[in-house]
Amino acid sequence: TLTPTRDDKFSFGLWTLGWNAQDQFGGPTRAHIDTVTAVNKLSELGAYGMTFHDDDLFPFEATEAERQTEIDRLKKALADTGIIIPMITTNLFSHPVFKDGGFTSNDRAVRRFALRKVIRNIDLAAELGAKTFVMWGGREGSEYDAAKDIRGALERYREAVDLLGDYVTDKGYDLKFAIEPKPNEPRGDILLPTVGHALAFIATLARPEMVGLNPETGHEQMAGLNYTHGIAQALYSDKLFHIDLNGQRGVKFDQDLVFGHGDLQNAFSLVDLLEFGGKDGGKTYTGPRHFDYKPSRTEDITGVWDSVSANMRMYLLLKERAGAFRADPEVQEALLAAKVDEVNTPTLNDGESYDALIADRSSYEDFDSAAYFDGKGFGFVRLQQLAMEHLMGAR
Ligand code: 3MF
Ligand code: MG
Ligand code: MG
Ligand code: MG
Repeated sequence: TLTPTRDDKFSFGLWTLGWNAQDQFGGPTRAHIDTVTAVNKLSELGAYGMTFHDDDLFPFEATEAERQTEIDRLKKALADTGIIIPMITTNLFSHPVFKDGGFTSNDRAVRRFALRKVIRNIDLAAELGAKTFVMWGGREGSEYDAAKDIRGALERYREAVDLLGDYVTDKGYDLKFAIEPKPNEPRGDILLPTVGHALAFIATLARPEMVGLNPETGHEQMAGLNYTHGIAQALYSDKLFHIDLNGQRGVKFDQDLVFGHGDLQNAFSLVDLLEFGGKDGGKTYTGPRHFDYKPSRTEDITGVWDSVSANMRMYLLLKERAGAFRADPEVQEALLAAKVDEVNTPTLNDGESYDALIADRSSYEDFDSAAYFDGKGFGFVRLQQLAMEHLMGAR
């Protein structure tokens, strides 16, 4: 069915639908949307969760009382609707104090302040039952090579994440971290720019098991990378803790289009992977299907809610199309002909040593590379055409 239900686990950032459409070149085109309205509307449209930065819920300058008022209003809306908060994140990028970063600012006092702001927000995450704490280090980076000691900055990043891991562990919170890579914007170059960089960084941490990834469609594509590949490697590494779905068309600014409104074929392969790429065609990822998009600046409030629905509908349409692709006998035959599953067979026999491989004349001395293929192709284009025909509803 194409009607979203809570079981689909669709969630949205409060900052996404709540964006007032102010950009680098122009002021807001829409009014602020109140948290309670957002929760109610998400519930009505079929989402199950909402996520937020601390500063989405209450202003940076909020007094203790103002902060509490907003938390209480949110809690009431959650209780009224059944919407949950699967993920929380901290804004370490909007306030001018973070202009050179939070965890990795050259200024030590800023780094200490950033840690305190995050610790405070971790307490809120635990209070609201969030299971994932995302870290997008949007200001952790530089414009000028001479201005940032990258090795020192990575060491401070590690120090910060390690400390927060200690804090969560000591408090006994059921919370994991998910690092969100992005190559650039707002900084000229951002640290941990891609899934691969972040995976390498996580391996250096004191508690690597507590830290995974929150890859965003557009962010990988801004680096010219294949998002589905990035997600597959995150899954392979058991690090897909959360996901930011949206649409992007090529290597340019972070477009944050509706999911599927960018590279549609990559969105198709992604949903196919998430929904049917697991063991026996099951799901590979059971967490939230979280949208981090922006209703375009051209849209009014009706356009905002239409775009919220469009994200969920695109996901469900792609899930339907991928399901049809998987069920098609001709596709199954084409997959077999293309040897797609053969890559899962180990290259060596069980227990085979390199000596045994070297002794196997059929693997080399008697392997006639030219005769072996005898002009045969893999048929990948035929397979892709079948995929595209399913995507287009032509089959
Ligand atoms: C920016 C982003 C961020 C992160 C968020 C963490 C403002 O390009 O994608 O959104 O997703 O900070 O959840
Ligand atoms: Mg983004
Ligand atoms: Mg984006
Ligand atoms: Mg994001």
